[in-house]
Amino acid sequence: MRRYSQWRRGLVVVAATAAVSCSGTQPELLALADNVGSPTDDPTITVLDNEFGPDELVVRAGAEVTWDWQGESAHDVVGPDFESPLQTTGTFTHTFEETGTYTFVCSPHGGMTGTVHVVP
Ligand SMILES: [Cu+2]
Repeated sequence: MRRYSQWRRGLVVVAATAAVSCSGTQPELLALADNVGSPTDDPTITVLDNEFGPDELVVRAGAEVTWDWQGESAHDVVGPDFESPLQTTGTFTHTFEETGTYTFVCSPHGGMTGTVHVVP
């Protein structure tokens, strides 16, 4: 009985590891990268088919970033601690309070990714 439960526990760990390693690009909060450049005065990212423009942005901590949908297809914006609806028009905003490098993805389009660097 004891041996069986240990085997089961091992199986759960293997399944969880496989789920993480197979899921592709994941939104992440990373330590702030070096030499990211100057923060922008206009933190707006256009959501296009199928890319973000720009796909990299530098803002100061406390800045509100706006994503503006301009493509034809439905897209979303999913970061480590924010998630927009899947939509074809409109905007979504998120305020970045903490410094760091945040990656975000569009969940239907795995190659559609972007990065926000938040500097002090
Ligand atoms: Cu998309």
